[in-house]
Amino acid sequence: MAGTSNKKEELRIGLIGCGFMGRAHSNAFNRVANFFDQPLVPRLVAVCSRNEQQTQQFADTWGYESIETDWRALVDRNDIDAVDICVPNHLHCEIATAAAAAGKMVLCEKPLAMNSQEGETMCRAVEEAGVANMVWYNYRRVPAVMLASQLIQEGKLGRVFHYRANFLQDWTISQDVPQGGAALWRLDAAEAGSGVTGDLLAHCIDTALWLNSSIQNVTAMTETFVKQRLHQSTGELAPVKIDDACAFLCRFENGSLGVFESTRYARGHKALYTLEINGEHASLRWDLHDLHRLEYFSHDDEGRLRGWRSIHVTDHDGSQPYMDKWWVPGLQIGYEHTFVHQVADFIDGLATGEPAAPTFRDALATQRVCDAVLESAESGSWINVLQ
Ligand code: 4PW
Repeated sequence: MAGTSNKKEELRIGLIGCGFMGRAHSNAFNRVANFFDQPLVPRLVAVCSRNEQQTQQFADTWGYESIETDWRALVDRNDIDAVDICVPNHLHCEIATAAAAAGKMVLCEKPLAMNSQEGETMCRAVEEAGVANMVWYNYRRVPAVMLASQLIQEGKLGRVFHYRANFLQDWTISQDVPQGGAALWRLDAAEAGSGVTGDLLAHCIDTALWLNSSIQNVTAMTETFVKQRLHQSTGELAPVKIDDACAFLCRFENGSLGVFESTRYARGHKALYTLEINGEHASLRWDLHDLHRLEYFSHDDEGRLRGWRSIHVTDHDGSQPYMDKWWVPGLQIGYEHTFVHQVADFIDGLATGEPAAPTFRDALATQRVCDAVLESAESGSWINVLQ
């Protein structure tokens, strides 16, 4: 980490992947020092993807100083501190293990890996190398979700009975949507590993493991509604091997029951992530389409005033880790800020020695639930989640 004139040290970033997530992360690296006063400032040293022209264009747009077209060259550079992996899932393991072996910190897009075996390999690699690591489950950093966590920690819900989460989209209903390549690798099992389970439910599972407790066992069903899609690499129709929809039930370690659903076939829903938790004393509800609000019902309220509160999360009492860093109280932030918060927390973790969650090891727990869900859907049985 080389020194800079303003005395702050740099966190020299090498980004791999120039897609949607590459943009979200680059925006976060660029913004964080403007709003969070921290000892380290990200410097965008290099970006890598296979197409030279597109990579250069990306570098110019986001301010990367140089480009690479082979990820191995980026990982081997000695002017980079942290490698950020924003490529399709089938490449996560190979890149992360190489980056860790080269002594780099590793940040990785979700889901951690194609499966738990790969995830375990990745955990071992970063742990043996002793390098900082984190997976981008960004919804933990929505201020309203953070408030939910605080209320749960404070015991406001009491014993938890139910945890419910949905992640609904509608972008793959047409059978004319092809699979493979660019953004559509998410529909190709060879690159994505799974469909909505790894792409969307993984978010719901990560939040649930954090807010509620670990998951003991699951029973699931999946469906692939469109059986064949044009594959962009061959120009031929090819079987679709991902799950288009998945629903599962689970038992949590704390005795509560979970109901989870995700689909890309819910007409009218673009990215509707909702969660609801019902406890003995109170319930909580959150919705990504109205992400700044937390809904809260407390049975402890005076009877005649008892009802759902719609809390517009701000920083009125200094208990919020994020909101006081942005605008004046009452003004909103959004999706992109969750990534800025995640970078800020990662940097804090480097400074304090208390790693920002979810680490690779934390994300492996989510991966294990995803694997159990897919195994259950295949076998039709309840499956215990390996801990
Ligand atoms: O990680 C998820 C993506 O793959 C996101 O949070 C939403 O769904 C937006 O795009 C997809």
